[in-house]
Amino acid sequence: MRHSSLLPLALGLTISAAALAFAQEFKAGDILIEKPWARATPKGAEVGGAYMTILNKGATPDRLTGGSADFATVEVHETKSENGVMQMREVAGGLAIPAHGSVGLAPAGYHLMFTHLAHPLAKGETVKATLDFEHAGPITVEFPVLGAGATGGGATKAGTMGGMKM
Ligand SMILES: [Cu+2]
Repeated sequence: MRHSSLLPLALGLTISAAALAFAQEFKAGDILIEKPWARATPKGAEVGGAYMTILNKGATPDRLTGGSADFATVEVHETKSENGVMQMREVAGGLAIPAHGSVGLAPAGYHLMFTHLAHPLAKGETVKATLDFEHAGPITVEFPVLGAGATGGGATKAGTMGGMKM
């Protein structure tokens, strides 16, 4: 019991460090992108995942329809468990962002997929991609590349997904 007061302090420090790493925000119209990050890829990998929280501050639903980048093809994917097998596929028709709502892209769920990578994503670098929204238009987002084992600060289900890499 004597040490119980240390826990909130430790949590506070963790959150501050995460907030610092994700200090940048990107926005257009009513759409705000928070905490973007991409995961480092092994040498020779052709695909990599990127994650973020998308907030819609407006009264109109919006839709993430796709994106572009100079180092890869950009797709919007969803990871799903089907018959006990984790599979991912492109989100048909784009990812709906509800009015006054938010959608989290995180490992083992919705994610941005960089395919046909021109080079591996190296930890410590920052990659830039433009996301296309039906109403808000294009938003250019900078994704810091975190280590291959990163989960984006703990707000994900990655820990329960065993060896899932996306
Ligand atoms: Cu994917």
